[in-house]
Amino acid sequence: MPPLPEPPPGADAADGTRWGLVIRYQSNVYDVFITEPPGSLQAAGTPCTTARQTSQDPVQTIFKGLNGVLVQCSVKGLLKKEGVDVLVGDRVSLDRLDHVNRTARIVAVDTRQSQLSRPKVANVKQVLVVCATRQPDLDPQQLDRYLTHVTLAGLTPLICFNKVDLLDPEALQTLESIKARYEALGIAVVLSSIFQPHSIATLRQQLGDTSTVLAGASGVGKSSLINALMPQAELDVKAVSSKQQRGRHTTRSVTLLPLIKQATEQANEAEKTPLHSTIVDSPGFSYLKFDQVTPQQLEASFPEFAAWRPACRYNNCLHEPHQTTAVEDEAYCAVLANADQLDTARLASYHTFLAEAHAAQDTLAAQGNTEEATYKTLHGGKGKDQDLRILKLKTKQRAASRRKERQQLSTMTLDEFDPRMQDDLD
Ligand SMILES: Nc1nc2c(ncn2[C@@H]2O[C@H](COP(=O)(O)OP(=O)(O)O)[C@@H](O)[C@H]2O)c(=O)[nH]1
Ligand SMILES: [Mg+2]
Ligand SMILES: [Zn+2]
Repeated sequence: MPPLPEPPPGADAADGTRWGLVIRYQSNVYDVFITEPPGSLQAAGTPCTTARQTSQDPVQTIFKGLNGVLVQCSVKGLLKKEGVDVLVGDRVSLDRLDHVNRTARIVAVDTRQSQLSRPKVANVKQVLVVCATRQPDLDPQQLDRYLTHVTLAGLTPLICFNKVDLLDPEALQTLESIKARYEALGIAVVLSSIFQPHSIATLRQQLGDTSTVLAGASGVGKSSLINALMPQAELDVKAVSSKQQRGRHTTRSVTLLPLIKQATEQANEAEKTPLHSTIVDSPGFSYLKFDQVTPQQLEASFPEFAAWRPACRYNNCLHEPHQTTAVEDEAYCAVLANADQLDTARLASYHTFLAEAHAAQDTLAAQGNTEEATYKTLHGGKGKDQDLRILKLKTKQRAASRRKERQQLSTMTLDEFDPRMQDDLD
């Protein structure tokens, strides 16, 4: 992430707006970081009175160390009307800055360098896909889902297999071979445990000095890993429920933190531009389906096909078994013909995702046909009253459902954004 534009010293910009970085989103409130000349906000006098800001908030303390403050922001109505979704990681323009209560209003969002939909975050370069190896057990297809999702968003995926302290030597060996398979695809892999400091140091090194978001199901240890990387973060963590072996939604916000290095490196760190290296924590989510991508996009997001693709008979080959026998399939598809050289589990994941993408396309096509049929009836000239009645009903239903959608959106917090995520809640 490029450095945050410095505000003019001691004064607002000519147009009355200020630049800031959205660092947290929780319960419809955005916390925005603005840099300030030392003492200027504090000098505004009256201590801050809002509940969150008077309570002990480690995130506020961290940002205070970067010569700035967090202001709580709403979003200008016009932006919402235009459908602009403000995300953590966004650089935004603020007006109505209230120095006493530390509030402001977001009036514009800077062009994004990247955007991820799950978790919702802007301007990160890489995604650390965190999986637990136990509690909950490793789910290779879920891992492939996240990886493909990240690749489709144009971001760099990294893998972290966490909780390796819970593995016996045999399971650890199996994990090493899984690690090698993903490394062969060009993806960096770290084995970690919050109880093994050397693994945390390796993870820190792997993250480099850039912007990373942690993604993965609840309970895999995302918040714990950030706490291990920088204890001052003090993020909430909660034990995995013993009955279901699944995580609970302990993290309810998306939070961006500067990835401050350990004590010995801190002196140098302070000299660098603030926020050149950041890490984002997010709530877990379990539901991720490939219903927004075309089969072709999906095919292109599997790096292992690249070597074989040119040898397939058809340019747009999706490497799916079509014919009655494998021999016939292999005659036209180089991927299927060389399946023994590929990772069987990955190929199975691909075929599962492909089926989802096909199903979504079929649904879309069917919806298109229904609309067409409605209009055909309208212009068909048979039973005018009846045709009119059908149209009115449909319009009314559509309006009602849109209204409901709007109401839901306005009252939803980020965790609840997708009702399908409810299955992860306690
Ligand atoms: N044994 C073990 N437990 C861990 C490790 N990392 C996290 N945990 C535990 O896993 C549970 C869920 O962690 P949390 O950080 O809340 O997961 P998140 O939902 O992904 O943020 C907590 O009880 C943590 O103490 C690890 O490396 N080893
Ligand atoms: Mg968490
Ligand atoms: Zn093929």
